[in-house]
Amino acid sequence: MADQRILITGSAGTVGSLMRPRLRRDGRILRLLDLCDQPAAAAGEAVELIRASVTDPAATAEACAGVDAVIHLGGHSRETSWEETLDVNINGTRTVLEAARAAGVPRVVLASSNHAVGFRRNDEAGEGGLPADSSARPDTFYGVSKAAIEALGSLYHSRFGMDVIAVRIGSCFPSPVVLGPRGLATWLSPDDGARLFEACLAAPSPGYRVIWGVSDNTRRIYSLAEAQALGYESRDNAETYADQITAPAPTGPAADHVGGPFVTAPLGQPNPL
Ligand code: 15L
Repeated sequence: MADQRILITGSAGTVGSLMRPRLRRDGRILRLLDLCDQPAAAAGEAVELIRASVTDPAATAEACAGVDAVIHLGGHSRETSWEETLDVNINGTRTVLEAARAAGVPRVVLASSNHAVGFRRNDEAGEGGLPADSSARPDTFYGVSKAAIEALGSLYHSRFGMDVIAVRIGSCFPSPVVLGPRGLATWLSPDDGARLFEACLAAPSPGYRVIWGVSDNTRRIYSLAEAQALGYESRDNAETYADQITAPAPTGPAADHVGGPFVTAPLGQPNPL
């Protein structure tokens, strides 16, 4: 049987770098596209490295050739200017979806974010957590771009029958400690992230879905049901790290809303969040 080939865009970013070693499998080639430097292939690692922008139609067309699925992580991962957000996140996602469609790639997994619904209040979460398909309430231009890419994914599914899964990622970092108290609710452990992407790749005919990307944290406010329906099973819980988190709990709007500190961050201005 031919090797499975998965294209990961933004493979040198925070989530991409965490997924690269974890999505390695026998019989699978990872094609890794990023504008930045990427580590060369390790011994025995089946990777193909491409340096390109997700906004480049020719490069993304070439990158999608012969690919079984795309995991699209490329783009700005936080607030920046509207022009940059529009070009890299929104236009870049359309460019990748269009390249995937033209190449006949049947499945695309999109990295959306909690910031697509950042202005939803934490107390909207019912017993099972905030539903994954809660309508958009972005908290930043970045959040608007994530709502827009979900809409693009829906369009490409409806028009062309592609399977598209938009994952509203909480906070995917090696540990929740750097995130402060909010991370105890929003953390997606890297190992759970890989389990989630594997479920997205393997689920039979998912169509168009929006799911949360979060670990089964004790303080979780996002629903896991939609991701579980695709076969995801979380094995991690941020609570394990609670003793190591000493930063004070936020107050004001950041404390009450899904987007945390993003809800008061200046619009269109790069910041360290
Ligand atoms: C995101 O969408 C960002 O990409 C990431 O850097 C974190 O800020 C995360 O959200 C979060 O909300 O913690």
